[in-house]
Amino acid sequence: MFCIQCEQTMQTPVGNGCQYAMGMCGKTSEISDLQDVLVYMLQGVSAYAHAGRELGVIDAAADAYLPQAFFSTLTNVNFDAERLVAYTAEAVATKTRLKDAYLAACTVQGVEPKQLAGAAQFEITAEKAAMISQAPATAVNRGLNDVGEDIVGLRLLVLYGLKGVAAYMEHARILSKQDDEVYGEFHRIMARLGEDPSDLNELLELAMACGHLNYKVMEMLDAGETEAFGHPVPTKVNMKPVAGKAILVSGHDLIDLKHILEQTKDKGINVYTHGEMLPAMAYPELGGKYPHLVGNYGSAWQNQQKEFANFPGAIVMTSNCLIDPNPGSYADRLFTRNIVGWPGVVHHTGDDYSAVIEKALACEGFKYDEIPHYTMTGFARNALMAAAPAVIEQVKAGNIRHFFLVGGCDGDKQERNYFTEFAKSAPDDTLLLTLACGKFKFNDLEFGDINGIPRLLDVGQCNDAYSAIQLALALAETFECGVNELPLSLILSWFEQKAIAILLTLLALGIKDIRVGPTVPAFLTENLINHLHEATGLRLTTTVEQDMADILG
Ligand code: FSO
Ligand code: SF4
Repeated sequence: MFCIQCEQTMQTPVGNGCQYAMGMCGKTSEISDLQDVLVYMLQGVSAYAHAGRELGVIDAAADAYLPQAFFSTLTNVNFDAERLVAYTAEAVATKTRLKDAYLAACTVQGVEPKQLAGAAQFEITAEKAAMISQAPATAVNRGLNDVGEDIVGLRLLVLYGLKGVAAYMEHARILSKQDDEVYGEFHRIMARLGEDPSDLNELLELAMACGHLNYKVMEMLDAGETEAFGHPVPTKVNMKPVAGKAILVSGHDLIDLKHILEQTKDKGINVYTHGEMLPAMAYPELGGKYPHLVGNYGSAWQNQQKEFANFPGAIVMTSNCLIDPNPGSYADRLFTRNIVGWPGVVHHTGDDYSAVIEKALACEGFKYDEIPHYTMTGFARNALMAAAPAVIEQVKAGNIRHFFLVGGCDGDKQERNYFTEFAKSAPDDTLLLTLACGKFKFNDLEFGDINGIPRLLDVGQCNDAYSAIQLALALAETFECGVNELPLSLILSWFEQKAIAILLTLLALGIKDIRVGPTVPAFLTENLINHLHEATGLRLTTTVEQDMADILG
């Protein structure tokens, strides 16, 4: 195995990357190899989807399937070999169908078929043993000796960014948001990656194309969520349990929570959000409608083994981030959903949650109410826009000096205390915007307000970066300046590939001087970091004192 896609990748004596029997995330070498083969197959499928599109051949089933299967290879999503083999079998069948359709269109239109190279030529039997034996040829660092680590690193920047985009495409598709142009661009980038491009400038362009694509996808997802569940409104959320039977819903897919709420409303079961599901409390059609969505339990994904073990009810994992449930002995009351998988854990399909409800009723539930402790969420696009005039007034009056966006993924490393300390040391005349699971580093703290405007504004999930971008654009318009001239600094924590997609979006939009931590992605070489720093001002976080002084000084 060789995997280097997330922030907790191993540092080994022979270079960075998880490369022995098991990655830091619990991904075995078998799963890693199956994922490499699946990804390469998908690049070949996209090659035919892209070629076919140029002749007007569109296969809606292939469009829907590809990002979904790609999503299964993100960090902490799917650890189930059987499902990965099944996705590959579907990839094989889809490629045959697309290739036949492409060749037929060439014949009808009198066009000479293209000689597609690289992944398009890759053939495989979708059986576990055959896939594992062919995995070395599909390894993500293939060609390293020929093209060097800068080119491989850039290819991985695009590949991992595109994985993040695929995840958001799938979150949007579940809400019936699909777009033909988005699919076309997705296949174009995916197909080109399958040809192992080795020109630095082309790869940088692909990275920016990926960022622009992600911006569109986040816009689609924003529309899907707000059309289905209304616009979030600032909401106070209890972070402590109350007595009664319980279901915990984690991950990003709000629609799953909606089904669970609807089906539990007369069952005497309390429902809780976990991790990235917390912002659901602020949607009128979720937290605003169902009083038995009583609050949030627990914190960010990396604490789930302890938190899930202590949760006396059923647990539904709708998307990333999943970690091994076995040490905590809660695998028998955990249900995976959508693209998530762990061998031996019940994978829940369909919209009937009776099995989850039965499990919750069979569990003990919470015995007593704990003393409530609150946080606020719901400062998404509309709420931010509604607050913008008051915010602008306070800026003009000199009461708000600076805005910080401190958010992104959370994770295990001790160095991530940087984000807690950074938020705590932000001066009283500054506003803190946050989003994604990184918010749990400080969202239980009290930050006060500036003349009625809360100093900590939780924008929502990671994809709600779209809302934060809209606020920045609105402020720039009001102050008649560019976004980079605003008194706004972005301090992002990264862990997995959705964060890479968002980072590429921000860079593609021309946002400069972003700070990223706690470490630089290991697939980016020193040369690449220097290049990105010179072009965009992107830099690594240093110490809180130093960064705060540099920003405010
Ligand atoms: Fe966190 Fe995991 Fe939302 Fe990520 S739960 S780390 S960036 O999947 O997607 O923020
Ligand atoms: Fe290692 Fe991250 Fe890959 Fe898991 S996803 S194998 S921790 S680099």
